[in-house]
Amino acid sequence: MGDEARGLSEDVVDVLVVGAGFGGMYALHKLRGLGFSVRVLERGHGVGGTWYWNRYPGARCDIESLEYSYSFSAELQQDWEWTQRYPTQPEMRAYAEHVADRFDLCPHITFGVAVTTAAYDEDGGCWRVGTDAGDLITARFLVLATGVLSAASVPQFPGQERFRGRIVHTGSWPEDTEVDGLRVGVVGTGSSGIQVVPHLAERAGHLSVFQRTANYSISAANQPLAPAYLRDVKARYPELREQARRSFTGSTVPINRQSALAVDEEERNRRFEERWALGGFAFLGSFDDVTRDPEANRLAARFVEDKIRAAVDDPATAELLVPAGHPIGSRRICVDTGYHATFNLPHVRLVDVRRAPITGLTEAGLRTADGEEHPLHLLVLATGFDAMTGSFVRIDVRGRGGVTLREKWADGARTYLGLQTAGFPNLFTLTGPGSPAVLCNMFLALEQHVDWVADLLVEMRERGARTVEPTVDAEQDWSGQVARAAERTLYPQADSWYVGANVPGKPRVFLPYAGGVGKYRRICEQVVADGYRAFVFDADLTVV
Ligand code: NA7
Repeated sequence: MGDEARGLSEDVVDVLVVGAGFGGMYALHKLRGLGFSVRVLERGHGVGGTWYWNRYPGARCDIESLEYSYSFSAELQQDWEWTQRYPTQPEMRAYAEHVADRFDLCPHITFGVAVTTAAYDEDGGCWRVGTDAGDLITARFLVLATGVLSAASVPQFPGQERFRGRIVHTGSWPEDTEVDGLRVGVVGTGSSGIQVVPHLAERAGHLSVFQRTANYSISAANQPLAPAYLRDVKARYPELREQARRSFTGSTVPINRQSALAVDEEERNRRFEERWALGGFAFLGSFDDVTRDPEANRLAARFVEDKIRAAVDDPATAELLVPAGHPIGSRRICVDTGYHATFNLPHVRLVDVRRAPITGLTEAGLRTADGEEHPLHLLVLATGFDAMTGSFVRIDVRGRGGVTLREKWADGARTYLGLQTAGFPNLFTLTGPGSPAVLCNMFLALEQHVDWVADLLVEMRERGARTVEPTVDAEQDWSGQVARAAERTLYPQADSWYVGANVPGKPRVFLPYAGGVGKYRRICEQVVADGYRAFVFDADLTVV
C-alpha cells in the first residue's frame, strides 16, 4: 500500500503520537483542538489499544465502566450508555470506536504500522521517527502513548518448535482461536488467566491450569447497571470525577478510615463481608491500613483465603489456590467471576508448576519436571507484560548523544513525574514509570497527562520555546520520592510486575508512584505554578 493510501501524506508534524489507545486518542483530539498538527501511528488495525488486543474470552475491565471512561467531554459521558458495572472487552472496543467516530479521529491515525526507531536530532531540535513500513516522519514533539501493559511477556519453552498444537497469548488473542472440545492448557494465573479460565472451561473438552503463583482474587459482583443508578451518576458526574481526581486511588469508592486493628473480630468480619459483597477493588478499602500494615493486611488476606476454601470442593486444590508468601494487594489484585469454583468441574485440573516446573513442550503437549506429559491442542499463555517500560524501550528511542532509552533505564527507569526523562527533549511518556498509572484508573491518569502535556506545549508556543526536558537533579529527586512512597506500603514485599520481577534481568525498581493520585496531581500543578520548576527550555537551541 502506498503512503497516500495509508494516509501517511504528511511527513512533518508538530506532534507525533505513538499508539491509538485511549491515551493516544485523547492526545490527538486535545492537541488538534489547540491548533497543533498531529499524527498518530498505531500498530493495530483499529483504535482501543489494550482493548483492541486483549480479545480473549472473558476479557473485562476490573474498574467500573462509569469511572473507567473519558471525562473530557460532558456530552460524551452523558450520551454513552454503559450496560454493565464492569465493561467487557467488546464494549470497551465499541466505546473506543464510538469516540474515534464522534471526534473524527481516524483520518489522523495511520493503522497497521509500528514505530521502530525514534532519534532525537540535536541540530534540528526534532524527532526523526521510523516505522516497520520504512516511513520516516519528523516531529517536534513525540508522545509515546504506547500503554503500560502492552509489551507481552512471552516465555520460550524448550522444544516449543516441535509442539503440534497452537500457542496464543491472551494479550494478542487471534479471533480464529478454536477451543470447543479441545484439550486446552493455560499458563499463568494473574488477572488475564483468572478471567479466561472460567470461559475456556465452558468450551474446552479438558482444561489444565498451570499455576506457579496463586493470586488473591475478589469476586466482581458484576451486574447490569440499573437505570436509576445510571441517571444518578450522570447527574452528579462533574462532582464525582473531581472527587476521583483528588482521591488516593483515582476512584470514588471511599476507604473506611478505621484501622482493622481498632475493631473487634465480629465488627471486622462484618466490614469485610460488606466489602466482599460490594465486589472488586473496594475490598482493599475495608480498612485504612489493609495496604500498609502487615497485621491488618494478614486479617484481610485470611478472610479472602477462607472464601477460596469455601468455593473449592477438593481441599488439596483449595490449598493450592490459596496465595502464600505475599501480602494481599501487593501484587495487582484480581477481580473474577467464578474463577475458584471452576476447579470443581470434573474436566478442569490445577497443575502446580511451582512444585514441578514446566520443563518444555513436546509434539503433543507440555511436560513438567515430575515427568508428566500434559497432552494439549491449545496452549494459552496468560503470562503478562513487560509492564510500564516495555512498550517504551522496545522502540529504539535515542536521545542526546545517541543514548537509547533502554541504556538510560538499564539500572531502572528514571523520569521526572513519569512524564519526561532527561536527555530526551520533547519526548513525553504518557503514564510513564514514576506516575501513578496502573495504581489508579487509567482514564483518569491518561487525561491528566494529556492535559498537562497540552498545557506545556501551549506554554512553549507562547514563550517561543522549542525544546523542553527535565534536569537530571529533578529526575533523581523524583525517583527518590517514588521509592519512598513505595516503601510506605507493602507493595515492595512481593515479586510482581510492579517491580519488574516478572521479566528476567529487569532491574528491581518499584515503577508506579504510590503516594496517591490526588497528591500526584497537586505536585504536577505546583510544578506548573512554579513556572515549570526543574524543566529546562531550549537547552539545546542551535538553530534559530
Ligand atoms: P500477570 O499478572 O503478570 O500474570 C502472569 C502470570 O503468568 C503469572 O501467574 C505468572 O506466574 C505466570 N507466568 C509467567 N511466566 C510463566 C512461566 N514461564 N511459567 C509459569 N507461569 C508463568 O499478567 P496478566 O496478563 O494476568 O495481568 C496483567 C495486568 O493486566 C493485570 O494486573 C491487570 O492490571 C491487567 P508468576 O506470578 O510469575 O509466578
